[in-house]
Amino acid sequence: MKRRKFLKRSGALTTGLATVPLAAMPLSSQSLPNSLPSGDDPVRPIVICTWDFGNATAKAWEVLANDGNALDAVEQGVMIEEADEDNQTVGMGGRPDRDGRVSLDACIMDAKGNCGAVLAMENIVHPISVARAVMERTPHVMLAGKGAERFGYELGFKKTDLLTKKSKKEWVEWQKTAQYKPVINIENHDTIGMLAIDATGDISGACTTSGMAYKMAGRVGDSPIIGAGLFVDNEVGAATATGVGEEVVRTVGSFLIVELMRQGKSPQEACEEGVRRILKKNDDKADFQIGFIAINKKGDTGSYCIHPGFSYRSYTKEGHRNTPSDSYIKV
Ligand code: SD4
Repeated sequence: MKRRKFLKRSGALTTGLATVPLAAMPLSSQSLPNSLPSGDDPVRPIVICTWDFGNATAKAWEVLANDGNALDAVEQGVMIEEADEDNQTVGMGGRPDRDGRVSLDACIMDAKGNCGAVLAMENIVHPISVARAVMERTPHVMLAGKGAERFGYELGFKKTDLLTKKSKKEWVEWQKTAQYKPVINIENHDTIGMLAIDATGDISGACTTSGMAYKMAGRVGDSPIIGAGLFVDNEVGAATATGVGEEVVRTVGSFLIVELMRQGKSPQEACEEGVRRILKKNDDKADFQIGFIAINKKGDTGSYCIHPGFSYRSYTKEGHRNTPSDSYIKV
């Protein structure tokens, strides 16, 4: 997109992020070290997501490249994984709780700070769309369990058995020992958190998961909790998480990372500090996996995890790539 058209679209000519000298900016913008220096072209549109979800980022990119907005991009992007029954940690085909029920968590957040979430919802393939409807059509932010499910049916979603043969077979096998010991990068990987900046510079994010395999019935992780599994601040950037949700909730991980970026850290530095805070609360005992990804307003990205094996996928007009994440524990 031509720079002038982009500036006009983003409102930058009037609000000034990219063009007005710092001294002329309103106070709230001045206090942002990540404000775009004039003449420094931001990377946009851009989409990134946890893990190597090429199809999901390609879908989000399709939306962004056709002048779609970031909110539609992240919703439609993560829906690819929700519908993919081979992905056993999101949506259809997700691994069940220890009672054999697939219960889904999801949240979404837009550039205005609006957000919606569904918690421990069953029988609906696209929790992200129900979460978006919670945000857009109700006075609430979160709906849980049966209430969320009922709302989904009111929206027109069909009741669907989400437990596939493969996930059921594994669950039956698991019951022989019934040991709850999540295997790093194996049993719990693949939650999708997606962050996008559209051509106008607006940021949105989405996060969706079936949660930890064989969790207690009713257990909710970080993924649908705004601030923990996902946070977006349109002035600063966004972050999202994957891994053992309890640990992310304890540090309000994604909010922390966005606030660290507000204070001047790069997305990479902020993700590293996010992981460090979690490790500190665990006396540096790193026997679980956490992965964070983050993006700032400029389109700089970063990621960090505890154990090697995590990566994130990005898509810009330069193309798409899977970037292995640096980790606290080295190979
Ligand atoms: C949870 N954070 O429910 C999710 C699980 C996850 O990749 O991210 N897996 O705790």
